Amino acid sequence: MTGKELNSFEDLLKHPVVQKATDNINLELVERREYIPPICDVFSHTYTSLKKDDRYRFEIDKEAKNELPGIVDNTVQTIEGVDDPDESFKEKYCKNRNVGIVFSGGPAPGGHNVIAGLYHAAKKANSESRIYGFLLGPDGIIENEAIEVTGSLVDTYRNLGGFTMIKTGRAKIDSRTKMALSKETCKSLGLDALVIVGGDDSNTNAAFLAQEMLEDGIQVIGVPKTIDGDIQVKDAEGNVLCAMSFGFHTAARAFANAISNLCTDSSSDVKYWHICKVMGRSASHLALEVALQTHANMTLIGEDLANYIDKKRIDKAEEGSFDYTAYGMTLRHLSRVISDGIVRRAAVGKNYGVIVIPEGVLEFINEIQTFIIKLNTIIAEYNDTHDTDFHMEFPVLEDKLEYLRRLARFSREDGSFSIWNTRDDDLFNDIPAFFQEGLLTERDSHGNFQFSQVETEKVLMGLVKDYLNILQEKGMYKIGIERSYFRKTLEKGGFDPDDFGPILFENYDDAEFLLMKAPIISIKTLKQTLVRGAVISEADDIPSPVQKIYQKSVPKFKTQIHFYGYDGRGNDPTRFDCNYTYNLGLTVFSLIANGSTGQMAAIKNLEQGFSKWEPVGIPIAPLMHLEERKGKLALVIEKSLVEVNSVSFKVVKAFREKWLAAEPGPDNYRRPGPVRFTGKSEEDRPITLVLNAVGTLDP
Ligand code: FBP
Repeated sequence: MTGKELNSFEDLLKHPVVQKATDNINLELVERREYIPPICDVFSHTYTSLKKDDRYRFEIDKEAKNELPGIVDNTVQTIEGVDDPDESFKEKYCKNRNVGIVFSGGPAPGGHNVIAGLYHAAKKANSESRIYGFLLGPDGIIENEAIEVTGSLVDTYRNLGGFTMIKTGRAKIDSRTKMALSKETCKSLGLDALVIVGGDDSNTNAAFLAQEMLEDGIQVIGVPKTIDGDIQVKDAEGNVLCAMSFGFHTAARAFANAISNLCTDSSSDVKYWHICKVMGRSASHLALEVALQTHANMTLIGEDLANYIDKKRIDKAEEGSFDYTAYGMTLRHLSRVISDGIVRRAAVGKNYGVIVIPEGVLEFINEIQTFIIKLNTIIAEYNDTHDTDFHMEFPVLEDKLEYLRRLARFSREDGSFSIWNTRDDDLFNDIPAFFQEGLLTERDSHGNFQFSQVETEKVLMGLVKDYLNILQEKGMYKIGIERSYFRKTLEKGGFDPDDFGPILFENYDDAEFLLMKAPIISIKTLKQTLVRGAVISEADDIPSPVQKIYQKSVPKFKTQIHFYGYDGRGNDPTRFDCNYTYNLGLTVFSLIANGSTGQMAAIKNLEQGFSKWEPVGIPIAPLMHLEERKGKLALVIEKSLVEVNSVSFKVVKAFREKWLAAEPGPDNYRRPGPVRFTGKSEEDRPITLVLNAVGTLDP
């Protein structure tokens, strides 16, 4: 078609250039779909078998023994290649199977490749085998809503982000009825195995389903997924079995790219502090990785704050009674720490920067944690004893506050112990309404507090702003003026800078950035200082170059607030996550084909190069312990938090001062760039993993 033939708008829309430009399929998509992830050595064999690995030991909770007797004695299994097995092995391995798979919880990049790996391995063993994908998460199992996964579906979604193929949901199979319905579904589809791709709570669910369906011979295998990176498995001796859940690397890289762009923007127009909240419900793993990827000026790590000890208070307490508030950081103290960084940067002319705040930081702040625990219990108790749900009964904030007031009143009147007393109520009424609302927000189906719904950054930055105002009024928050700029400005106006410098600045003798003296906090105080210094008389106006310098020294604290969560969670996976998840899918099949149940598929040595990766099966029941959920003790897999003794955290701590860059000279930002699928410059694994393995690896 040539330009001449474009007689109508319809013709234009049919033009090949327009068609290509508006097609959903672009080169990146083609490349992603074509990419076949490499497979771990062991999967190059025709068959695989499992070997019990007794080197790993776990401290098993008594309750796990009670509730999960059929799977609690499972051990770690390593996978071995087999090329020429006997006929009975082949028969079992290659039998025609039906396998169901479900995504549970938040999306995590790479999920589609778990399905792809499982599909390819199952079809390779027996082309008649079928894979069913349950729709919209565990509800799909309960309600028997599933589709058959086909080769064309796998090809469409391979190496793509999201859980789009079968969607996900947060339902929990946590009642006898739901268990029975789930079992019914598995039986009616003739499933040999069910695969649950999920986080700590979902893998907990997998263990209970494995126990429940043991008698029916339906195997249940878990797969560790969550961008939060908080499923990391070690045995009792600290040997690492699973260094990181899938999806973490991609989300961290996506957040880091966006935040690094803000570092560039912020250090270009030098007028904003960018406040970046990053996902991670409790643990700060994502924030830690973002710090390493970007070298942002300040990164808060929740686990570090919880560890804080106020030495001054401890010393004081030695004379008198024990001071519990000396342990852990308060919100107010944290706002002081942030303000301190802001003030120090301003002093060297940098009234801008980037702060990274983990979504779950409030969980590590004493007073907030107490509120969360108390309110969790109150809501759970209410739901337990009433036919209606707390949030349905009290839909608006005022109703909820009134209910809390009632609890406080009862405790006052009848004098018995109550979880909510007058002091709690008073403290709670002191915090802003939007934050009260956040703390009272609906818990998820697992009873977890939904940090992503709370405007943590707003709470914190509100306190920071208040404190900076106080500091500004005291003359302790000022922008440093570059000496050469000061000299040039005064000389241009016909004044001798050395006449004014010693009068205006507290560090005129030697500093590169000059700080206006503390008492100069207004035009009035500026004039008084100049008159007192005898450089002008009462009748004179302030020389305009001096006024200009003063104006420049007055900080305006302007913030831009960002939330990085759902965007990075939906990013197409990094190569690391593509390869990791495809091999997880292959591992799942190996566990199923060899008769395992109650195991979690994992890859050992992720912190090392791909050639060292070792697929394993990890027993889920031994990882479980009792924790409070919905106001009751329940067996769950423990979340892995950032270890303050880990190499990655220690490195970030050691570089804090450098990355704050509160000194003259450029910032120390790092540019990770976007997640790249092709080319050689994409990193092959998360930086935290690499650092945490230092000392255990060859350089
Ligand atoms: P999972 O643990 O289910 O993978 O989800 C993690 C997460 O992305 C958290 O980082 C975040 O706090 C939460 O999900 C958000 O939940 P929702 O998707 O329900 O808003």
